[in-house]
Amino acid sequence: MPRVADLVGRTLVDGGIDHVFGVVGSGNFHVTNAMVDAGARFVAARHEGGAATMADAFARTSERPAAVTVHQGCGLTNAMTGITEAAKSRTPVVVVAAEVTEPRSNFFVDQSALARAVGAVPFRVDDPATAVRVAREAVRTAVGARRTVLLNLPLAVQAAETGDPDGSEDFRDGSGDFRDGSGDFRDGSTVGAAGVVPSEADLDRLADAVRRAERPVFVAGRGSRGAGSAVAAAAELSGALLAESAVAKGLFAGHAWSLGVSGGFASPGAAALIGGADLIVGWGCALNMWTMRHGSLVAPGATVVQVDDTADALGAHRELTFGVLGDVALTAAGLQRRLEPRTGYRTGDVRRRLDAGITWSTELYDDLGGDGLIDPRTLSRDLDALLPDDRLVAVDSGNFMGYPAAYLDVRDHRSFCFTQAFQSIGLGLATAIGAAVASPGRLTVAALGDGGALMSSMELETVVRLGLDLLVVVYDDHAYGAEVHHFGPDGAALDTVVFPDTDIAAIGRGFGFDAVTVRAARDLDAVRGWLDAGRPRPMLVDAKVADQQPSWWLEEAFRGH
Ligand SMILES: Cc1ncc(C[n+]2csc(CCOP(=O)(O)OP(=O)(O)O)c2C)c(N)n1
Repeated sequence: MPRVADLVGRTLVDGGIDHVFGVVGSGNFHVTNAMVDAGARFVAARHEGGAATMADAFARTSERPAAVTVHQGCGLTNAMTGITEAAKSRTPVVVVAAEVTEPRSNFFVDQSALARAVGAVPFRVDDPATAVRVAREAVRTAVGARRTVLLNLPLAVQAAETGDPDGSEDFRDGSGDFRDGSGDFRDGSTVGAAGVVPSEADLDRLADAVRRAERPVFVAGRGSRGAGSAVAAAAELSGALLAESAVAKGLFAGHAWSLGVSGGFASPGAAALIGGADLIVGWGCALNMWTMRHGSLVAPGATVVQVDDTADALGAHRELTFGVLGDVALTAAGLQRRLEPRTGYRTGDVRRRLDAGITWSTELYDDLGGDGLIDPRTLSRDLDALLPDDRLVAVDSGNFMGYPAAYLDVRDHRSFCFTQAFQSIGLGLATAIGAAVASPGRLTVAALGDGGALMSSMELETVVRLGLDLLVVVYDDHAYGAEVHHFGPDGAALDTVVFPDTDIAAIGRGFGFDAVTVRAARDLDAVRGWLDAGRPRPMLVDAKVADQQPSWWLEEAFRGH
């Protein structure tokens, strides 16, 4: 008879999980092997924090659920930052965790409480007879309700044999009774296959607002991923300009009326046009302080509408004129049915402004490079020109993050992975690994600060071991630059946030990367050579960046603290 661990592993794979990232210990050894036996690919990370973020990024870029597998207790706590990021981003990830239930065990910790504390949904397999059902329900919740779930597997139950390999016996109604704890996750966020249908009254109201508007801008967020063409079609009839939140960067790539990213990373030209809007509609977009620059991109008196399929999300970050509860694609289609074509904001004048160039690459700046340091804008602009267009970009957190986010273009929203819901540094490299695993044959760029790079450097081994097509770019100011620029102007002592210069290129070489130290634009010739040679192995650029001034978006960001 099969063991529970085998059945659970097979059930997860049958449920649609084909990639599992993790660190294997005694408690998750069998369930991980069962997933591999059932056809899933296992990717060993060097730290559980990396594994969780790899799964998160894999799920975001492939638009398929992914799993993480961890040892009981300390394996799970190591993964918690990445799990928190995934949970806040509503990424469909199943964390498969071995569990001890005996409080005197060294490994004991209240794992379900950990999950609840960060917004993940805990499940527990506590009876062999229902193991398959619980595992199915965990995947169903992850995918159907867009939640990060924790599937606890107590060691004793895992080892038990079960007579119900199909999970076919009747078990009440199977509607969530397996969740561990008080059931307080019944938040109404489960979405049916067809999506939440907007009311006719809300659609009429939205159409009226569009008819009254002269300068509408549609800002698409995470909830528009997968519905970009529906939003673009509704914008066309509405005469609306298009913009994306940072997590949806690339959604309207190449669209003639797209402004690119709205918010802190918006180019000055894009920000001016968004700030001139008399109607802003957020489509699956929170219109939060980042996307709206603390409200400064919302003109006084502008009508503000938010479309979201989760009632709690409406108005959570910004005062709305009104909200529309509905699936983004269904709402966009409903709006289209009500409208005659309008010019709106798509005027000749705006056309000329867009044609003249409003992207970052057309912005002029005083180059601050010299004395062995490269201006981070020059580094980013030149890399954008040098690297193949068909790239994926993953960005860590820190002062530097605006440069790659602004300058490195991507062809679609699946090509930009921004794990910033928790604002943690150190997730960027694992993000890039997860995205690269999901996208074989394409170059993935991991843009990191030296702080984030050194916090996650153990995963450089994972990159080399997997033979990933990856370029790591470190914006190296040998400091926690965000803190230096935050506190430096006040004259504060900065010893706690400044470090000796580290030869990160040598670290890369030690792991088996090609590597170069970049101090001026001409040093990027080494990257050109690597590209010309066919990217034979992963490459690391340790760019010693000019650090006289904070990035343009950072002062903006400080206001959110
Ligand atoms: C896990 C975590 N620890 C600390 C912080 C606070 N923090 C925000 S930015 C930053 C500095 C990041 O330094 P680096 O990666 O070198 O990027 P830089 O700011 O220098 O561009 C720190 C420590 C954080 N956001 N996340």
